[in-house]
Amino acid sequence: MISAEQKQFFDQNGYVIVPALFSKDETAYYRDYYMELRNDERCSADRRIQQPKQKDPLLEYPRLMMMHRWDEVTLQWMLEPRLNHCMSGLLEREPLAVQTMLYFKPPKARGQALHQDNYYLRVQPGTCLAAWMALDRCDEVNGCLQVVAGSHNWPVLCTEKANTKTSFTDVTVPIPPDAETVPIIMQAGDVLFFNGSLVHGSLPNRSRTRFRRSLIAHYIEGSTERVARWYHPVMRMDGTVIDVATSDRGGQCGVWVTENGKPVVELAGYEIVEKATE
Ligand SMILES: O=C(O)CCC(=O)C(=O)O
Repeated sequence: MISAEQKQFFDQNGYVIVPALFSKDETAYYRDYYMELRNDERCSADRRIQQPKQKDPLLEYPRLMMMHRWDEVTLQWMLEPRLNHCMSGLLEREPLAVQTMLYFKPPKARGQALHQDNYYLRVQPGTCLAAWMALDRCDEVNGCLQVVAGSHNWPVLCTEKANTKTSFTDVTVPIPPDAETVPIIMQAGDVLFFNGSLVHGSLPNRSRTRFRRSLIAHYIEGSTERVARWYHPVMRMDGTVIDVATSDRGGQCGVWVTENGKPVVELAGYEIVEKATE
């Protein structure tokens, strides 16, 4: 399922899109399913929405988190053999599953500032991996994901305050002036796999009518020893639970310094992740 070219692209850039991994019928099913599931009382409100205004579309459509802990459809999707085959090809071993999320990103909703997932998951050693499935076409108008290619080789960076006019989260990471963000254009059913150290985020949905829904799962490399408390229990891809230790809430982080006229990351900071939830 993963070609040699896809694996090479992933190793070099920290991400790869697998087109049409899920069919149109399947994505239509998931779209309808989660539009209904959001009314379930077990979907608790997303307390991470920073500075919401009265008419913030995210108040009506907050993202869903960790649904696999109580919803069978989400659990089965997180453990899907197609996702497992792709990730096993990319990582050269089976991943362990820890998190699910559904972003509705309705028209006019804010995006999420640039960040690295391993800032939250604190996987040690190694990093995490995301499977990000588009449930709608995603483009620059409805706020597709943006990534900094090659940034998966950076350590976890020290965070800064994000602009909460455009981001519903309030932390971001600085990137050097010459680092470009690449828009990830996807069709419904495409799955983007990306390394947990890759800097990524998204801009607001500027469309008046189109949602940008995505179903997301986070995994960790099978060889890891620790992950932050919020991500327990950790599951093998057959659904059985595996004992993995809990990482500290704090950790070293990198800051940009200039060396011979070029920006380089120096591990000069230490940050406590108070709210270890993405
Ligand atoms: O979908 C987005 O806008 C951000 C998603 C994200 O940061 C993630 O899946 O880790």
